[in-house]
Amino acid sequence: MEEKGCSREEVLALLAGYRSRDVPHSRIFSSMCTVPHEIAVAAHALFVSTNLGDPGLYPGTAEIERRLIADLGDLLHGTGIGGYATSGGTESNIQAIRIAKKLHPTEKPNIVVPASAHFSFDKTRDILGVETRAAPYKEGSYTVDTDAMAELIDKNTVAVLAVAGTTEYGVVDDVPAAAKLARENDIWCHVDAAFGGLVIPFLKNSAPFDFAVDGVSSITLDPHKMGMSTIPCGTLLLRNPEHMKLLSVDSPYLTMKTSFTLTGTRPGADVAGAYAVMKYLGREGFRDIVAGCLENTRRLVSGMEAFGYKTVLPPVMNLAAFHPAEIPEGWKVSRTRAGHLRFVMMPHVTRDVVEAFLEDVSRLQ
Ligand code: 0PR
Repeated sequence: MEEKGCSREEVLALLAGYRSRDVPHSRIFSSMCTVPHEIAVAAHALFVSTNLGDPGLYPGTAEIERRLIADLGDLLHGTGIGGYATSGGTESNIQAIRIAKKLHPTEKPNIVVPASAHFSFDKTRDILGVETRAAPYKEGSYTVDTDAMAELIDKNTVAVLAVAGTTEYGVVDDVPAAAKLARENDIWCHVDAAFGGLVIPFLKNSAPFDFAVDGVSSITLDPHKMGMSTIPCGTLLLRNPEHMKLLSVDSPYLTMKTSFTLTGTRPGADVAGAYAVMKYLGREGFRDIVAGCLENTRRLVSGMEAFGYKTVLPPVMNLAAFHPAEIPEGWKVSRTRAGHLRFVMMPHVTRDVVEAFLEDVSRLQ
């Protein structure tokens, strides 16, 4: 830090210079985050100085968090759902497994996860000291083989995971089968719907994945992905709100005498942003946005197929994967572990973006 400060204009010009080096969203197919909705940005600004780490000081903001959780719980067919707003899917996944581990004390805990599990479960393994046992995909699909899961479960298994909207292929595991395994073994069933949680409820034909499925204990759902909130905003939703107490530690000098979140100080701004988007759009608005993303996904697929690119599987949601092939310069497309091209068709990937991309692809021909 220099001795003397700069003017406001100088600081902002300096920052703008750095910002201009970032990749514009109109070139990004590789991200599950998007440009936040305008109403989220406005709400974020209003709540920028709030700290949900000390909710007694911000009862209004804390009420928004309760309403956000209640509304998402309701959307996911729950009643009296508990939980809280996290920093994202990683925190939600860690905290869910932390609960599962506490419910089933054992010396060598393990969790059984699909091969598709997000790398946040590697962090979970490290932090919580739980072994992660990955079950393979079902032959010819990118969803988990639940028979293989059953074989991996033993007396030290504290949880099974199903993914609803996998990071790489956007498919939905057989949640009812995973939840059945959890019921039969009296263990936790966590559903990672970080991405799919705000897509699947708005699809015309969707697989069961939420609290309507008997045995689902908790769900990760990230408003900072398809919820178009400001970053960072995740949620952990718990079928039984009482389970949150398993996470609590004493915080005697604060307005709340116990703390159950992973982070201490935590923003209220993104929570207000997420809630604002839900109030503003309603289910109708979300349905329209998801329909638009699906329409653009179909256009991408038909355009790519016309140039000979082949999809790995028909898209289930707004994520398309293609067999390895060349991509024009200047576009951000990620590759899955298997080397497939992965396009996440977020709201910022508009029809114009798709057409501009296809135009560039045509020049490769
Ligand atoms: N669960 C699933 C199914 C996910 O896809 C992700 C993240 C997480 C959990 C973890 O969520 P947080 O990153 O919020 O903790 N999926 C994206 C991915 O790994 C995250 C992302 C988003 C990465 C935007 C890059 C990016 O530009 O692809």
